[in-house]
Amino acid sequence: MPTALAPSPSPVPAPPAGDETPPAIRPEPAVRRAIYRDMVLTRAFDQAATALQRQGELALWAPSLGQEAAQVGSAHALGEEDWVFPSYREHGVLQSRGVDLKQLLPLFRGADNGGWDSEAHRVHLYTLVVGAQTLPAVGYAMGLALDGAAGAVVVYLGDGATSQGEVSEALVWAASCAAPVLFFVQNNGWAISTPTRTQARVALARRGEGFGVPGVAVDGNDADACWAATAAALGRIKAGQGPQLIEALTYRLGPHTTSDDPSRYRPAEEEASWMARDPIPRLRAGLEEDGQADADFFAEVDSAAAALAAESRRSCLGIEPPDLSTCFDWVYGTEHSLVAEERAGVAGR
Ligand SMILES: Cc1ncc(C[n+]2csc(CCOP(=O)(O)OP(=O)(O)O)c2C)c(N)n1
Repeated sequence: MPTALAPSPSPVPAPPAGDETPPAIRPEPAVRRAIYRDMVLTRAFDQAATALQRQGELALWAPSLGQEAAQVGSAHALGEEDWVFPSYREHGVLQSRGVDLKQLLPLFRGADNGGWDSEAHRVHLYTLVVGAQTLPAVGYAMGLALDGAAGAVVVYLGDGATSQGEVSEALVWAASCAAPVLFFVQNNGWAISTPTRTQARVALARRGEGFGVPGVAVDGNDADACWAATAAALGRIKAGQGPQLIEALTYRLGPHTTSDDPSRYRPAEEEASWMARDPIPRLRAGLEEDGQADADFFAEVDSAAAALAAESRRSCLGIEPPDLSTCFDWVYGTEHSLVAEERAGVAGR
């Protein structure tokens, strides 16, 4: 009689254990202020988008609430020459790379398939299929290496995505080919209603080890630490040491998406304990303590955030329904007979 797997040790995701990599280096004050600004803007946009979905203006929204330090802190460590392969919740990464966040709204309204210019910001489009961005990211990194390009690839994925077979394939390829790629895992505690510990019996920071991809854990609610860990990993990658992995221990404070009700599966005390570790006031306190930002700075950031929220709302209400034929426009770089046939079929309806 086969025995069932033992239940997971705890349904509650592990908070940072205290053995995360401490920030050996700190971002410069100007970088730290830019990180804070992008975190606040991302949150304002995210809250506006959540409200728009609740009012029926978006089909769905995946909030980034609580994950701003992991996303923005890491993204600010990238150089212009680096490339990002995101999942679907990396609004803070997009903001940090200069993508206009309002361009996310048609995607989540169902009016386009994600319309920003990937080349302009070196940020590829969102990937809604869990883990599916990792193999293309590794392939892209291999291409960069073959071209002798200076950049590296950072691929963002969640704790749940690490359970996908594709992610294991990506780790094998990355290690075997010494691809210049960083796997940035945001362990936000839950893959919808499945806690991390059900899927990962050892720390995700160690997930790459068996593949030959070294990893570190970092406090994902500490923007300085996320910046430092990413800068260090990219330094090693660009020095030819091959792929690396970072596990950022953070928490998804909101629902998985606006279709989800986390109160059905996670304890309110757990949310409250992470709410108390909100990364935005934490960085603000750091800036104030170190005398790196004054009241004028914080007031300017707050007013820019309010303006972005208002613009986002206006922009969303102005989205026109697309012409159906446009969904065939960007499938292939060149004309493809099957796509042409499907386009003609739609036109004839
Ligand atoms: C291949 C695939 N399987 C299942 C789903 C349904 N699904 C959407 S998000 C999700 C959980 C992903 O969790 P995680 O990777 O931890 O990312 P998070 O949403 O927490 O940021 C699942 C199972 C999907 N989109 N794609």
